[in-house]
Amino acid sequence: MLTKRNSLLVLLLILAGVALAVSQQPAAGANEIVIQNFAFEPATLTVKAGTKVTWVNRDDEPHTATATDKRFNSKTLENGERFSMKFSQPGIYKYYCALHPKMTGQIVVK
Ligand SMILES: [Cu+2]
Repeated sequence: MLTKRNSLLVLLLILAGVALAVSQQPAAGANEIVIQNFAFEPATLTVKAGTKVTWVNRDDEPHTATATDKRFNSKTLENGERFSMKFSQPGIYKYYCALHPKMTGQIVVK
């Protein structure tokens, strides 16, 4: 039989478990750009030359990662789909979503 005090303890343990589960939600990984709520996050990602960058679409809407100068272009990414690109040369790579051109971002390669 659970005493009142023990049930409170059980409740606290459950809440702690929930809090832990929430805090362990996958954050954007290193060198990963999450597309969410019609935005690239982070909008500016700085990496070293030779780094592979991955975009992942977390929106229900499809999006693309399309270089302004066309140096790269993902296909249309549906929810959960990924696109990766290795940046070998230093520079600033601006890109946008071809389906929603107001969505912009940039990769700064050092
Ligand atoms: Cu889009």
